Amino acid sequence: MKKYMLEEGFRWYGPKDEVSLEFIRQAGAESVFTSLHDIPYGEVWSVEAILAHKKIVEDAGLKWSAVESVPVSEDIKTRTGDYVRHIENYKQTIRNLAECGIKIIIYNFMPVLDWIRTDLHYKLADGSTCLRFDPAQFAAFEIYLLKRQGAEKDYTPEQLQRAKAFFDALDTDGVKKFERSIIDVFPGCSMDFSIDDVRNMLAKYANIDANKLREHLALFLKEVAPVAEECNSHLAIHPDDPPFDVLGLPRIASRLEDFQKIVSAYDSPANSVCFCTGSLSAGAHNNIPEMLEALKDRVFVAHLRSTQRNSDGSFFEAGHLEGSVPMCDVVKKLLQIQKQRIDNGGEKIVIRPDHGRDMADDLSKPPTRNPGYSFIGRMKGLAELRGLETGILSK
Ligand code: DNO
Repeated sequence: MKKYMLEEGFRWYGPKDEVSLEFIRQAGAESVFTSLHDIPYGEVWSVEAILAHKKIVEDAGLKWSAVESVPVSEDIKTRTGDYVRHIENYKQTIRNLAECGIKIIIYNFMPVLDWIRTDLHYKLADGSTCLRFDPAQFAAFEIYLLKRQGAEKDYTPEQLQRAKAFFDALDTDGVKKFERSIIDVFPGCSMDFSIDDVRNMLAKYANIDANKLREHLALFLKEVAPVAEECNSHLAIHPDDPPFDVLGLPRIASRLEDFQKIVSAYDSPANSVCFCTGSLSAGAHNNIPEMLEALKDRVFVAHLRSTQRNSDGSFFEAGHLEGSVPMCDVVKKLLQIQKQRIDNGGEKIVIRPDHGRDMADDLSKPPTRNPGYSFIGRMKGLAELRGLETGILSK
């Protein structure tokens, strides 16, 4: 059966991660999704730095299966400043990773901020906590902190009312924490952005609409995907999280049509998709099993988690087998796609349980630097997914 099981990975934020490689191995993962978080966006990852990181992973009895992520700089997304040099550097990083045997590279093309939530410790009835996004709270951020012109237009009167009530109830410390939880949650590092930094970054998008941003992504792919192809690597775009426009910015990896455009920008398995069910599920427009079927030839890596959408537009991160994602259908489909590949001499699909609740002993520790990446919550997710797979395969 092992032959047809998906490859189980776990995210590891490097030596500073509170969750050790030893624990990750004990959770039963075979490999890690990890990155060199200390290298500034846009710079080359040297072979030496990659090998040093790889050795730490391998010494712990694990494999480095996917890079999450090699970040795409804002200069590349906006095609300003140093973008030509950054693209050349990106190509070199792809080559250097391939030389070290690392062939899956996740990236995203979300403008300005990476993923966005408004509450990093949303308490559920059983006392565990999870990540949550509430458009009314996000409106409070936009209107009262960022003071983005015209932001009100993006919200309903009910949301605006809730935004005011939410913001009025915060004390000074609460305001600071709220601000940080929105603009300072970059994966594995703190950018220490101020509200003014965010405003300046937003200003760079004044003349970039969805079509323009798509064009920038296509131009980037036309340069880097051929290099990945030569190296037999897969670049895998991560969906926008959440999969709808925020901050008045275009988001172009949010629905099936977006991904169809992206994969056709360069027709090769080197230009692929990181199938993140949780991100996609926050948009009611996405039928996840249908999307997987449509994109199956371009999926080599997946993040498995779910969200629960509510009628007020908010969502929270549900258990891995609960919420809006029909996880059983998704895992069945992944196993089918993978079986065909393995029988034709191809590779396994690498998955990881994405996010997890803070629960049990997670709650007695100081909050992790990487919200959503507790140990016990993710281990539970992985165990549930492994059980689901085992059940499907043994039927
Ligand atoms: C959040 C993650 C994202 C993801 C990047 C991929 O938990 O899903 O940070 O790793 O957006 O580039």
